[in-house]
Amino acid sequence: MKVAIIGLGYIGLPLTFLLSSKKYDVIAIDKDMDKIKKLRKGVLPFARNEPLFKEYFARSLQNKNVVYTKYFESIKETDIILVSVDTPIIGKKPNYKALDSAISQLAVNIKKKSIVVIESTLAPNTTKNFVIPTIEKLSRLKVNTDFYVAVVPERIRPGYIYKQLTSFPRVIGISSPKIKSVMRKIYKDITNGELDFVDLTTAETVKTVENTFRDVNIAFANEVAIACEEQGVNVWEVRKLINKSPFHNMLEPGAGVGGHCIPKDPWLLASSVIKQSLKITRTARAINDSMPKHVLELAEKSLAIIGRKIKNTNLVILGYSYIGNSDDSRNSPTKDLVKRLKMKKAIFKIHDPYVSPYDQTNLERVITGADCLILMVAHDYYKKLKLKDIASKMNIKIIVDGRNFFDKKQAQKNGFIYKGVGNV
Ligand code: SAJ
Repeated sequence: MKVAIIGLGYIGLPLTFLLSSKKYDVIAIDKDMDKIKKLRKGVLPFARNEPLFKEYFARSLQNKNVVYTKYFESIKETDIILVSVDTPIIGKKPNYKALDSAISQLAVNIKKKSIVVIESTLAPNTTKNFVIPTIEKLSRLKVNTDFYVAVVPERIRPGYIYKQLTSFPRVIGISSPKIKSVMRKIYKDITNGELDFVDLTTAETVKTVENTFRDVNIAFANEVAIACEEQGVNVWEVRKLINKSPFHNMLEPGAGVGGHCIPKDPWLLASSVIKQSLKITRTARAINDSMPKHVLELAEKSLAIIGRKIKNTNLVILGYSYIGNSDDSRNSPTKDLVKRLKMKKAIFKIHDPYVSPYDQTNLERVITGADCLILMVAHDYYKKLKLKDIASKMNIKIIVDGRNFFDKKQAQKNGFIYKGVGNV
């Protein structure tokens, strides 16, 4: 079977390599010619430290069954077209520019009886109200007569892409029962996980609610952390004991919520509900977005203990990616912290072992003489930092811990003023 994949990002590219390994002929389409050139030369354009990525890529090159192109014409030869373009939000509203471009170009190239599969995350009812009408208008074809549509939201996380892609259950929204068997076949080739068939809007709703659920639960953990700071208790001890009781799973408070899914999907969900306003969803977003500011306030409170202000203070920030052990800095909380530090005229250096150019920062040199160390991302790389060594190098010994990374008692034993989110 010949498939086309439109959008070679964190979803589309792993899918290209996986389907190639399953002996599908793949037309891999992306608008970024630089990315196409790299892939044709056998160079991975991103996520080079993603487990199994290099191996799957090498195998697909040996299979010689992937054509990389920016042009849509060859879609005419394909039976299934998978769309995995980004669906960002701008000002809390969905931005479907990339989706519109992909759908409009595929519409004028699809052959009869082909299936358009949307893997991108969409606000509920987008496929029904936008994708299908756009294809019908531009192709003059009729859905469920001349072409079919499916919505199969991706469920992968950088750092675990192939493990999750090949094992997670998938929700498959279909425009007609006529495509159930062929959709089952292709997704059985992708994952060993359970396949659940639903309608298009249910599939879109499951995905956006899934991530909103996570965002709300993280926000609750953050709100408890702020309460614990005021109560003078350690949120991490509270959380550990709560989670010992059956059926309780409080998530982790921290320095903020970044990434390509969690900060975005609640707004996609909220945009689809017009008559009501999703109060918990919106409040949770506001709480999580406020955490970098909260970290900055902890730094200011620490400095105030010794009569210092953040202005003209030498800070070192550990971590720029949105999550530990990843080079992905999309919607990273550190970006918001940096913006605030600049407004306060603080002097700061950023280190991150995976994100350029901060991977070039000499960690030992920036710690030397610093007045305050702020940990934003729990990279395993930082486990080699010894509190005793840091203490001997810093000018003023202040640690603000955004991810419960350091041991507070040990830090205090080494002379640090230590303030962690939820543990001050
Ligand atoms: N975070 C917290 N506290 C937590 C968990 C996460 O502050 O308890 C922060 C992280 O530091 C990060 C952000 O939230 O900045 C997102 O972290 P994440 O663990 O949710 O990782 P993501 O963004 O890669 O989420 C993806 C999602 N998967 C898809 O959208 C397909 C999410 O639904 C998954 O639950 C998550 O991966 C996962 O755990 O696999």
